[in-house]
Amino acid sequence: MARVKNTRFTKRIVYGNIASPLSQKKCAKTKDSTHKWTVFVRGVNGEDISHFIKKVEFGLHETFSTPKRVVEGPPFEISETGWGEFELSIILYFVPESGEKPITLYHDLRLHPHADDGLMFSSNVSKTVSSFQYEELIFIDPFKEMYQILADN
Ligand code: SLL
Repeated sequence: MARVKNTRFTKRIVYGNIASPLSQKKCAKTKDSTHKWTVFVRGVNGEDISHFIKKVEFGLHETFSTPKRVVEGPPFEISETGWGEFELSIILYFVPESGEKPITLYHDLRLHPHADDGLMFSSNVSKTVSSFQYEELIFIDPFKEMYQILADN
């Protein structure tokens, strides 16, 4: 398959988590869990990324009953309850047209406010914490089919 030479597409994504404490009542129901959290991969402005990302595999801590969670379409996210922070792996699988190998990202799941959170920590208004980072995916000289996909979106 032919590549489109001298072309380059940059797609910006954001990945991370939000978390908030469970109420006492909910804690009792969910046994050891103290927090609910959602880990996600999305476009920086919430735009659809499924034209170039086919599926996302989230690797949770082995204390979860099924640590490997595969999300086959948008929204690429997993919501869970838990009691501890740990490092997640996030494997991005690209659409087959891209010919790209999957890439693995890592994210430290965050449940608690940290001292350097500043206002969020001291105001105590919202107990929701968030932690996320940006990533630029760069497609250089993509295959023709992939070029079309990237150019159209
Ligand atoms: C810690 N190193 O000790 C970490 C491990 C693991 C968190 C945290 C499991 C919840 C469930 C869960 O939250 N594990 O099984 O439903 O802090």
